[in-house]
Amino acid sequence: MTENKYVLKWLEEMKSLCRPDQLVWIDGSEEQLEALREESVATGEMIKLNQEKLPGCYYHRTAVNDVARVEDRTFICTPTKEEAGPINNWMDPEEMYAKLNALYDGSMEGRTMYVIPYSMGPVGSPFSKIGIELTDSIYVVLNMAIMTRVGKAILDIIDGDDFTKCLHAKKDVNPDERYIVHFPQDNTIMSVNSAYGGNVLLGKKCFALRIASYLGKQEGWMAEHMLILGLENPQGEVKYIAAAFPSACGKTNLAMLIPPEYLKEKGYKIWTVGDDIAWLRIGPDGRLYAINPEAGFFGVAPGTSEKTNFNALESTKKNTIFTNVAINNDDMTVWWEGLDKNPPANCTEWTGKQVNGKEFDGVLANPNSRFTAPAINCPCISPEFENPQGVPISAIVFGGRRAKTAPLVYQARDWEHGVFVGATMASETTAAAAGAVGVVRRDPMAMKPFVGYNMADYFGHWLDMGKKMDADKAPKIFHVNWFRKDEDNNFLWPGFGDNMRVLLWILDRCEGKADAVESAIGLLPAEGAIDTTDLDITAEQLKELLSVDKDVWMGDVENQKEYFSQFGDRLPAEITKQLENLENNLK
Ligand code: GTP
Ligand code: SPV
Ligand code: MN
Repeated sequence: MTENKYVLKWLEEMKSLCRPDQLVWIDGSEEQLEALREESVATGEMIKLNQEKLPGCYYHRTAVNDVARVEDRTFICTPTKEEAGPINNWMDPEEMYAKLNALYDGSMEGRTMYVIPYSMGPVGSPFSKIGIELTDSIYVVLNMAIMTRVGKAILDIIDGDDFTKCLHAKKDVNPDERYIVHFPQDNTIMSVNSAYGGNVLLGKKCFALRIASYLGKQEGWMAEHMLILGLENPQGEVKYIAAAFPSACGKTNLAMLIPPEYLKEKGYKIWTVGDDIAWLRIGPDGRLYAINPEAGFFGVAPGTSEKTNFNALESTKKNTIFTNVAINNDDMTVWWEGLDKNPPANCTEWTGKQVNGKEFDGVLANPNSRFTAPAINCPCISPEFENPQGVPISAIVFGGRRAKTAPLVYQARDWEHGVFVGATMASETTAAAAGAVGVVRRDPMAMKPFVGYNMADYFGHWLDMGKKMDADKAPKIFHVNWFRKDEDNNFLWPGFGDNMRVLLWILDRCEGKADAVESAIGLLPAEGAIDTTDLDITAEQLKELLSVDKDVWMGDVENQKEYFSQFGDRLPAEITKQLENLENNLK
């Protein structure tokens, strides 16, 4: 398939380490993928779903101990611990290689090693990067073929040794010997003993965020946990927004939202460029441009319905892989909590048990069950999706799940303040990562689990990027919170499609059109600035949504101080200055 000596040398080394029975190059052809689907069905790795109702769709169930990213077993192995920083798990690279090599030793005996050449980003785009993943899992191959651009064409454009080396062995999914390891200096990722999503689809979080954030720092660009959307106004003009929310906090939903009826009628529309990851570079005109390096959506299934996210649901109607959802045995279709109010009576729940779904007390689909759907299935996929030059970003939005504290929306005063707003993000944890759910933790720029180097230097890189852009060309920065709750634990804001109302205020602010009022934390919408036409919300509720409780914020400032203190001298002075400023404003 290739004569690239760097590729061949690495492949030989990995082959002699893992000792697979055979080697298969993934050429990207439909024939080969179809043969692999057949094979995976024969071995039970995949289940074929109803091909009339869900053409090209398959099902996969993971081990019950292997249903989410494992942050405590994810490592950044830089030569020194300081380079990885206080947030990442670190081990000396030599020690880690020794440990891993012992685990991979003979791990593919009796198995096949698949070689997947893939591009993150449109093939040949100046933003794009190439990886090669070696894996013993057909599930991984089929997912990578949806999530990335794979095949022979990619091999042909590799320039020397400029590719990310990714090795995955499913082994026996032993959670005690599970490792997801990154060696940024070696452009290498090694994953063992898992077969789930972000642990094994190595183009995604491992490459497109952890390794890419490191490359971005070296090369002067950014890799971020952001959706990208285009908002078209009735005049047909499209403005682009990139938004960073932590895992399972609403990126896919916002990226595909359908505006409320009255705005739809006026001619407003949302176009999806990406739902999880953005790579951003400053363009020749001095503005910030973004591409989505992925080719599919690995989306959270629970909560996805015709009402909440019609476009995501539509995207899953063909050529999609479902992981850990429930199966309706009557017609071999899929079900999850929130799809509708009609769970199947004759049901296989996510762990494989046969149950009556109508009487079952417990969840039928794993809370982190997912669909892997081709982006081209999405009814509102942007015409710019494949644009190799990316789209110009007008606004950057940060957000998290905060029952209290953060208001519905506010604007940062300038780029530096915006970086501080991102750096002080916090959110309640979700099922997307193993561990407790609903605990507030600091998650700067939604990148806590994904920065491939010292987080303090990452803040510095954000500040540097701002310095490279003129203030009038740099995106304006905002913070949103769709998840504010009242005393009775109900969401105060309807969310989903109605988030469009907030996006309109944001874009109007970018054009100097909407009104804002100064507050201790930044610029809040002025009274009446958020359009509530047709919305069942009282003036009282809106006031509460936009309120800033100074005592609660003072408590948060204390927590911020403690958080930042772990970075010591490495923390940029601008962050300390912003923190002092916030504290003074609150006094
Ligand atoms: P990852 O793929 O893990 O990065 O998640 P994501 O950020 O793309 O989150 P996603 O859009 O899949 O949403 C996660 C969960 O939040 C789903 O169960 C949604 O139904 C729910 N959700 C999304 N947007 C809103 C919103 O505006 N309000 C409320 N209340 N829930 C929302
Ligand atoms: C996330 O957890 O942010 C995801 C899913 O998008 S995973 O690919 O598992 O990282
Ligand atoms: Mn994500």
